[in-house]
Amino acid sequence: MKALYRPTWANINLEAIGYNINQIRKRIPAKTGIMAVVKADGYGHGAVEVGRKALASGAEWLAVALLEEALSLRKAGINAPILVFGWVSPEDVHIAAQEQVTLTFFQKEWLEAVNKQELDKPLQVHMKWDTGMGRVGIRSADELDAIVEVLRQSPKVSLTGIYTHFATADEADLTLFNEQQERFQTLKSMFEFMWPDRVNYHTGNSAAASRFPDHMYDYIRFGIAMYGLYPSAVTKKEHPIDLKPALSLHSRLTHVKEVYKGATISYGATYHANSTEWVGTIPIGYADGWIRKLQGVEVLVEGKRMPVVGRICMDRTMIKLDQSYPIGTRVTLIGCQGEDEVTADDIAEKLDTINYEVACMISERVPRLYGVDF
Ligand code: PMH
Repeated sequence: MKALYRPTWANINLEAIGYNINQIRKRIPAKTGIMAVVKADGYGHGAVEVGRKALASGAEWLAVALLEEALSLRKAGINAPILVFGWVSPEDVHIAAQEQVTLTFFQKEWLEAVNKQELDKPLQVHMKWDTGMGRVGIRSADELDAIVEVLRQSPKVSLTGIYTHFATADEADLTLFNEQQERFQTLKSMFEFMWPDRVNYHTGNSAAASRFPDHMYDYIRFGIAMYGLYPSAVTKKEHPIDLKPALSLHSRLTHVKEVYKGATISYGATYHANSTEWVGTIPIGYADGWIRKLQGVEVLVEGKRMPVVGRICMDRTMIKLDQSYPIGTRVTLIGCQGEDEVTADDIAEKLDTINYEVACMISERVPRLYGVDF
């Protein structure tokens, strides 16, 4: 059986993942380790493949959002330490303990509930501090006091790390970023007074790690930049490290026709040919995450830009061609062709969103190919 029958696929260049990790490795202090963030199936790149490559390239930890994601990494045979960012029900923590998956906690009540569970092995946890992101985490000295009190009476729980997350590390205005760093430092000093054992601290995402490498602690949590995308326009302009995008998205022409003035294309007949023109059809649509808002965006055919015309359908997209091309001609929707490139940032701009969302929105129906082409 062929791996795929439909010529639509994403190429994942694992060498680019290795390159991007090397770039950040050179920038951060030697004492700072790398936690590769592979949640959401490695930002749509494939968590197992990216995770393995990241570990082979010097990352020491993997991080995911869900326990499910951690378990699928374990199932694939990955034995490296894994941190889950999200909340896991106390009823389920025995699975994390069994699989040696580190969980995040930020509630005293959660710890109390965990203490009532039967655990064969100790549960490793990292404590989350909310220094300004406003998502999850403890925020005050009083909360810290109370949680440490319960932690002292939690024999099955082993605290190995503490972290926070920045809300604006990728922006030009660093007011909140600096405030968050100060709050973290204040809580850290208090905590060290209360807790005798050494724990690991980590704060920095891609933006913070690449822009302010000397402010990192024991680990960085390296996400978007590992995939070769800059966290924001500000960081792209500053270019603190060089990055290579790992993902490209391709399809092939499955139909080519000449249409005459007045011909209409696709649902709603929103596109009318102005004259005789060539139109190609590619087998990708909104069910692949190639959403209807992308009508009008340009794709590459033989290194030239061609616009998407008419509405994008569930499984098909039409493009206006400058001439006839053979069936099977490659169409690049994200990535390089010839001298030109359509970037995830171009797509994000068209959709009024961020490149993170573009990477994540390419649906599971699109096969990810590693080191092979189609
Ligand atoms: N650490 C935490 C806790 C995160 O939630 C994320 C990304 C990262 C690190 C990595 O950030 P980076 O990709 O900018 O390097 N989390 C998300 C999010 O929840 N929405 O967008 C990115």
